[in-house]
Amino acid sequence: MAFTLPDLPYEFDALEPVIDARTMEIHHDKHHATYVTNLNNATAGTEWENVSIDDLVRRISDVPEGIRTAVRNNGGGHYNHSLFWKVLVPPGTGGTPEGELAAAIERELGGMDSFWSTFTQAALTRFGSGWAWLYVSGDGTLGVGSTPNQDNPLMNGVSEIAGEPILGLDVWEHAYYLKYQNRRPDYVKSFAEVIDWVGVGAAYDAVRRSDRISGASRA
Ligand code: MN3
Repeated sequence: MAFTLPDLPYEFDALEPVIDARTMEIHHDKHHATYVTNLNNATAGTEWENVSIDDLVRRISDVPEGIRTAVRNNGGGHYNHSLFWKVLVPPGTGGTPEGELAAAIERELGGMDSFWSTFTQAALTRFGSGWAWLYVSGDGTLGVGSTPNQDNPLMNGVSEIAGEPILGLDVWEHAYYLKYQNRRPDYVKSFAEVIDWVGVGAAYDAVRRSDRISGASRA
């Protein structure tokens, strides 16, 4: 079964003025679509074409060397963008963290201001192309960091940070250049207005209930 490009869960202009419609159209229909096409080409005829995208990036170190770089780049691209579209909502509708996630941000990251400062730092100090992440570490605690290119915290043995991503920000220039040009700080600041905190909270709760974190700290 081939990997498929998910539909955007909203119109291209839904995130205006934070992310412009043209950027969303090119980003989804061209960039993300190309990752999916290249991933299908790389995995065609191998056992890896039948693995879920989550498991594929999780098991990246087991992928044969001959296709590993292609799978890392394009499988990462497919996973990362699929997550990215899901954490975005029209400006001002995403609320603020609530419940267990809000408590964990307070307890483990020093509160929202501190989280945002750390996340912004991660996004701005990632030189070149990459992603900034909020993720749940294997011990159940929250982490903030960044990865290069299309890597992500699920990539065991590859990524410097390890865990289950619950919020990701694409800091490749293709994600913001049309509207923000070289002003990545403005893009990162504006991103705060389009985060779906209800969805991120639900993702956090799901990870905490899963067997992917150690039992001792599971909710
Ligand atoms: Mn992108």
